[in-house]
Amino acid sequence: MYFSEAIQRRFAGRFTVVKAPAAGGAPAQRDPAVIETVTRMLDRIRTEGLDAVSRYAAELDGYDGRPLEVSREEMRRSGERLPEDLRAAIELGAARTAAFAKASREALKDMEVELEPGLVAGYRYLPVQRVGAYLPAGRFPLTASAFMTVNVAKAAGVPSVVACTPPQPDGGPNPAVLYAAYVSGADRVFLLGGVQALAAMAYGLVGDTPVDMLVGAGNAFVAEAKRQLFGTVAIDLLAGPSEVAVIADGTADPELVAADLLGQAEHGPDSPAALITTSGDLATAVTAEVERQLATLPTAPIAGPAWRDHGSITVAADRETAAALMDDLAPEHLEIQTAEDGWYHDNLTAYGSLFLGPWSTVAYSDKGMAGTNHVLPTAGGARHSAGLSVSRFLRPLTYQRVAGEATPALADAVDVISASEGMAAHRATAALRTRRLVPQEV
Ligand code: HSO
Ligand code: ZN
Repeated sequence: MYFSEAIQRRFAGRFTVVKAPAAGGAPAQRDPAVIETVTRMLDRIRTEGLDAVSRYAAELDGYDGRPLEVSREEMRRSGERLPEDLRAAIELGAARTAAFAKASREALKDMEVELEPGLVAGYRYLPVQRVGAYLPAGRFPLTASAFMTVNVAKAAGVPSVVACTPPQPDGGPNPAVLYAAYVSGADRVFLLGGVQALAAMAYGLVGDTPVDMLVGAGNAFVAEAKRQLFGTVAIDLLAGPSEVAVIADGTADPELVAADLLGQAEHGPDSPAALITTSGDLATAVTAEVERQLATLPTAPIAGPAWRDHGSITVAADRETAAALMDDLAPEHLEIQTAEDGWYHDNLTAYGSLFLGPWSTVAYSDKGMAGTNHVLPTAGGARHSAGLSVSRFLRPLTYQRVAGEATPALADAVDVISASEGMAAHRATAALRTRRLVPQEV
């Protein structure tokens, strides 16, 4: 996450970078070895089917040959194996995410309009029919993933949602992830991870029928598999390393700002974190706070290098400069901790999700407690895309109904355009209808 040449030129003299990302802020490049491995795996799985899936699962995830499908009973029981407070928190996250998703669904209304007398056009929101969700359980299991994918798809009305999650060292699924999938309403869950999981769902090797859409984040192999399967299926988005950015002024609390920057930096050593502030004093205070907090943070071996290589602090001359610079970064998560949060809310145009005020923090959304989705565009994708939501699972399918009275105006214009293009058969479909309007002589 670093500024484009264009914005640096436009705002030259109006900002100072006090800490630049050591890595230059360039997003990680796609690794050719990953691309090649994924291509080979998808080929094998397409031609050899479940045999290849099981082989890869054994080789890469230590899959022990038990049934791939996790039974309903096992899903239900996974909750009993959890500490009571964790089980309750998972149930709360699922309910909160569902409440936001259901309200979002209700806000999306079918539409119909009469454009001319006798010409009616409209659309109906219809859900994608089959969704496959990937629920990662690697270094961090990301329990809330199921809320963001399975739960939201279900709230959108998707009839069939299957999920895959990788086996853990004990051979079984991660119980918290499994329980989150269960309370989110997953129809079927399979014990598969990585490329083989996505391929199995896309090619219909698990869950009987190929899915229409794959959703959910994962490592670089998972992202590459989704990229290569796109076209065969729809995908939500291609997520890169998780990012956080903060706009803060002199009223912000440096301890909170530093904590929130490190809050996402622990995702991985390539996770960017950016502060843009209108206060030089705050910049100094946050610089010191980050180091102080890193000294005792258990995940400092990850968050420390992330901050060193991908962290940045910029002092902007005024709020207009701060907002323009931040729009240029288009971060995945953006926190606003200023005396003018409303102004920023009105003026910013590019972010995955916005966190307004010092009491809002990214982790609330990450863990499903804010209701909003945590599957969000990274690496500047917020300039052109939004994160996952019920609307991603719904297709506004259009229709039109034309009565005889609207025919002359429609058919004549279509006749003229088709004739000019030399498209005789198109012309005939319109001309035929015009003739039908003329009363038949007896
Ligand atoms: N920040 C991640 C989601 C997450 N983090 C879940 C922790 N748990 C992508 O938005
Ligand atoms: Zn996170």
